[in-house]
Amino acid sequence: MLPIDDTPLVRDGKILILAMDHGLEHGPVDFEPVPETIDPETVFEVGTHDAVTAMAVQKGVAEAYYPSYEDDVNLLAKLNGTSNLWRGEPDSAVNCSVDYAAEELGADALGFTLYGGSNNEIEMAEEFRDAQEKAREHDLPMVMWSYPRGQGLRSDRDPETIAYAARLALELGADVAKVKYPGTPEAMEWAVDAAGKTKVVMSGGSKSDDYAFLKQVEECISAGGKGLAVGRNVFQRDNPVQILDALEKVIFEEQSAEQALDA
Ligand code: FBP
Repeated sequence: MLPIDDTPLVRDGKILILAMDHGLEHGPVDFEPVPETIDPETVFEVGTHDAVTAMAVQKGVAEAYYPSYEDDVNLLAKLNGTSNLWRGEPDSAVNCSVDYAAEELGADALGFTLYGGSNNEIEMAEEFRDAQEKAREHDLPMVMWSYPRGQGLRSDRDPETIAYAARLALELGADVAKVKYPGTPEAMEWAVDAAGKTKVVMSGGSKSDDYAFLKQVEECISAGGKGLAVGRNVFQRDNPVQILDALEKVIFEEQSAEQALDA
């Protein structure tokens, strides 16, 4: 098993994933704030920024666009995903196999959503098992989008839920747990502790103002988090390079939000 720090997903122990699977998960409406982002090439161009350690996309986008970017961008192939048109209990269809991601798409890393607490958790965990074991054969790191939701779950981001989400990723063999920010550095620290050797990264969430967003990322890093997986907070900005410059300072140079914005 290749140590995760030796994979292209990680730079100096840190991770910045630029996610662009929103066309599937939320629909084209997420590209409306900056209309040119509906063209995946626009976002791939953003993904060539030095700070980005991998771009997370679904199979179809990877097949059609990644060949032009494989020299400049590391590919994280998202293996499952569901549209926002689905109205059932949270679930995620497996859209791409590990072999296909490794051999045909040229993936450097893999991503898999697990909705802990959903009626479909058992089936999703079993699908994750198959993918995780296959990923090991290809020496590909596995990132779990660990998102408790469904049934009677009262809050998908209270500290206990997020610590549990991070721990689920460790227990099931993910190399990285992508979790929602639980609101405070202390709660993030609990999640990091619960995840043990599994690295924890926070999810970007809906677009917020520069300072508020960078402050959360700063708190995540100071709590022991290893970075960020972000979509809208980058590609919905008119100047995505500027926010990536600032994120590079906060994540890789461990500067404060204030310092990063001061430049
Ligand atoms: P954002 O930073 O835009 O939240 O993107 C991260 C991500 O996990 C995407 O990979 C995914 O499309 C989206 O969030 C899912 O968001 P949710 O299911 O919470 O609405």
